[in-house]
Amino acid sequence: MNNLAILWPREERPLHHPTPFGRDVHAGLRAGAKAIPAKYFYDSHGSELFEQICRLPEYYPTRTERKILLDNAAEIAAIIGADVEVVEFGAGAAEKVRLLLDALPRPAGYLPIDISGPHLTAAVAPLASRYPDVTIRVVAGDFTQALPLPAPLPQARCRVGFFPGSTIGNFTPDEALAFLRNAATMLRSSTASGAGLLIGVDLVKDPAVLHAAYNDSAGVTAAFNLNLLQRINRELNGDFDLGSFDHYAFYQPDQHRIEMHLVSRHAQVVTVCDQRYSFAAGESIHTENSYKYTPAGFRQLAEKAGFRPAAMWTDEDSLFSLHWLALPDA
Ligand code: AVJ
Repeated sequence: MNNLAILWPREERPLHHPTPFGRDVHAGLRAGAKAIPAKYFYDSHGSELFEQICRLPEYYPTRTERKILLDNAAEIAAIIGADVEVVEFGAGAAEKVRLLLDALPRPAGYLPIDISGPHLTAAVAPLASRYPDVTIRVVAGDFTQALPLPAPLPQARCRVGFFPGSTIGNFTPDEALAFLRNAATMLRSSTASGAGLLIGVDLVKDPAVLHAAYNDSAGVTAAFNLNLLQRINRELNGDFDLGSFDHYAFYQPDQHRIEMHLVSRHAQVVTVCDQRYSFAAGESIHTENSYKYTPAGFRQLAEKAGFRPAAMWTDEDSLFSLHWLALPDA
């Protein structure tokens, strides 16, 4: 296939330094309130578990967003137009982008970015044969950091960002603002107009519905949460006993967010990379935030980042929203 390129940006990582994962785990377990960034859930087993979550009856976001995309494909395509390069942030299994590429008239390029490089590369290969006229350039990297992107495709009129799934919910409002500003910089080009960001955002709703989505009866979300400890054991030579921690997820109405934690069932000491960390009984590791927005609240955030909220679609139960944020010329 000659329309597919894989780009691995070289990381500045001297050999005697631990990996970013090791550094963040160490800092997170040493802190007074223990916490590990949610982006580390996605090793290959974690990515698989997340795909299982997306198919759970209680987890409404994935299927609701798919339906919103399908039901409004013609209108979305008319707004975005032809000859764009789609830049996807956190492409994962690269499934939803098919709906967009199928809807758009003559898409020129697809540039998925994901922290799980091997997973993404495998996921994208079938796209290269299915969309032979789309130039696909895979970037393995962390889009929450400043990431060098290849120059825009010469045959593309502009870049359009795609950030589905409410991944933005993992960021605090401050981090979300920083992400949006960074995305604006990556998508904007001095010559072309028409750029923008198509972004899926989970909505504030009945806390019981939210609670069920993060406490599924099959226990897949619990396994997804606990897999983080398994990953630490394997990659950082840890000795976490997975049976000594409980999955705990709840909705925090004041902050409009689900919090996920791993709670220590008893007092214990855990060793990771020869460092010892002690846990009191009931002490938790905060592993994820998943923020929910009102439509107006999200539009306000987008405007603050320099976008012009130009359209929004939702489902009939107002569970989930898809926003088109236009990017005014610089
Ligand atoms: C991928 C961040 C959107 O917050 O709903 C699913 C991750 N965590 N179940 C979410 C997740 C637990 C998911 N995001």
